[in-house]
Amino acid sequence: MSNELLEFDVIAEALIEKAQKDGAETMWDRKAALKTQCGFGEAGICCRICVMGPCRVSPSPDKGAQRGICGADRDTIVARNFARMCCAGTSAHSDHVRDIVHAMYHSSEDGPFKIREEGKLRKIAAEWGIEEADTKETYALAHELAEMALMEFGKPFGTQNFLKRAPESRQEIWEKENIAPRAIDQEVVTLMHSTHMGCASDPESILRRSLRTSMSDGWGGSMIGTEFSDIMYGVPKERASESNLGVIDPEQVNIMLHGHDPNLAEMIAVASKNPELIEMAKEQGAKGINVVGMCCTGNEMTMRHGIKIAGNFYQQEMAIITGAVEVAVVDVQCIFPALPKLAKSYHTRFISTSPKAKIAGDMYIEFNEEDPLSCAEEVIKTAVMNFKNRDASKVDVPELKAETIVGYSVETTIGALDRVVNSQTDVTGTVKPLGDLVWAGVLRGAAGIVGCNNPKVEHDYAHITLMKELIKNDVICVVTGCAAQAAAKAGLLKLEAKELCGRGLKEACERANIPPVLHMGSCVDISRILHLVTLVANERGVDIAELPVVGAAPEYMSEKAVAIASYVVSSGLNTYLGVMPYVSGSENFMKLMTEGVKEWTGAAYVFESDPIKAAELIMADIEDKRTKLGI
Ligand code: SF4
Ligand code: MSK
Repeated sequence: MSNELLEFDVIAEALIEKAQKDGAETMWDRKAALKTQCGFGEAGICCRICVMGPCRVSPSPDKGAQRGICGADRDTIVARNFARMCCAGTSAHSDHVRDIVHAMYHSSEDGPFKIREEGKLRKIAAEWGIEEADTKETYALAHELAEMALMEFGKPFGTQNFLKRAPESRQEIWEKENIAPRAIDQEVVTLMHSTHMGCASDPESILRRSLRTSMSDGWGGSMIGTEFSDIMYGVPKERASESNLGVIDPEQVNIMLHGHDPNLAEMIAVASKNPELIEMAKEQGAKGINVVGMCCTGNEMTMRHGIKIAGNFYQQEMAIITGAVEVAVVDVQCIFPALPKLAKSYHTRFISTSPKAKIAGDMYIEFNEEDPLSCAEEVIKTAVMNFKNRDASKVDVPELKAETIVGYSVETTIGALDRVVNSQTDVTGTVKPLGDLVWAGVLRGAAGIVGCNNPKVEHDYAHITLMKELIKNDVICVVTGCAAQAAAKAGLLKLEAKELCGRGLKEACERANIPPVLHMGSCVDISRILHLVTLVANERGVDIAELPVVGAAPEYMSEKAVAIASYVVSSGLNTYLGVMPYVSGSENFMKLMTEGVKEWTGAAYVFESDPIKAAELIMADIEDKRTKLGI
């Protein structure tokens, strides 16, 4: 069944049945056990910020409790809950990025962390104003840049360095509206303070501060994460890969890498090629060692090494249920605490590695940036020695997998655009061809589609439906995170997917030899999308908000996605959310999100759960932008 354009993921049903037969619990069992989820929580009107609470206020202004014990009303309670989601999301992205910066600080010629993209190191160092960036010794420069990046988390004065990439008009908006982010840690701490009991109660002020904090993620932590990972591990290039549970190979030792931080994953990729460990695997009766990725670690590894993707967020349990995974090794974020228990229904060993995400229930092997390979080797040895413990009667790997093309970093995308122009007569190495295609109407616009899976939405359905509707209407899609993996599984990251496009996009795909949906990486790599959009805006001399471009997160679930939506809106792009955040309990706050914020940033949050309707709204939005631009 490989290589077909699938409607959406069809594996779930069979594996859920298998789990039941094996006596294993899944997210679906737990969701059923919860019965109806709490309506107050869902509306965002339950406050437990202080210990006089919890206070649940009424969603209706006409009946029931209107205020918590301290007097906070539904607008304040909803706003504070929303703000704290932005804080947590910003913290998660940025704190994992801090580890990447630390790794660069420890990089050396002979150590495990090296500088692979010297050109990019020098370019970013010059962009940040380091003197003699083009002549300094490589590692001295890397350490200086790393120290400077660490200051982005805690510098006492000034705003994020990468803001200067944005068009001047956007920078002026951020200054005027007071949403230009200062140090990342400061923004998070300040907003936690503002939302402490007895501090801010004005919903508008809380929303503005939420935007500013989220901006320190998008234009701070995430952008640093992307650029610094590229410097150390390589700028992603177009490459072939495969995606879906069928990449688990029953004849090999399978190691599932799950989480977000490329530091651990890169070391496991290196260690898995160690001939001694491969030989050890063969002695145990396996044909070799097969490392597969899950969630954003999967994206990082497939973009840089072509390591195959086993699946996206909701498939983390299913991978273990195949009965053929020797080790599930994780670092941070999006990891079900249920995995160690599930692993015990099979022979799988579950290994957590980060002190920030120590997960109880099985093994813990700490990843240490000063000796990273020893953790990676121990993980692999554990997997190899576990191969013999497999229960053959429980092994059932679905044959389903799809070919995909991945690796569209900004640099690689510009390289692909060069194929559209005449290299003898035209300028190459810029985003101009992309602007030309949009201005000429060959492409109507672009959509960044990102985010998770959520059991409130049929798996991958909203991702795939939205992408298909948009490419049919000549809107090119750039995707990251679990949305990218949904696209990969559905065959949308293949050249053949051009057949699903309108005439203009199909022609553009043929000329540039690209799929109509471009895999740009992991969740932190949404900063690549921001960067690309910024380059187009700068090249055209317009503001980001004027471009026929939108953001969308059709199936998101995480706090990180709430922060992402907030920095995308702050960047000037309308952002379409397929799942309602916990804000419906305050009409006033909803109004601020859907209308008020437009007056500050030129963009707003749009809530639409039906992907077909969302596509219609996006097309109207894009056409409206085109009309205003006169194109
Ligand atoms: Fe209740 Fe106010 Fe305390 Fe929230 S901060 S729990 S509304 S008393
Ligand atoms: S992994 S944040 S489930 S996209 Fe980045 Fe996927 Fe969402 Fe995690």
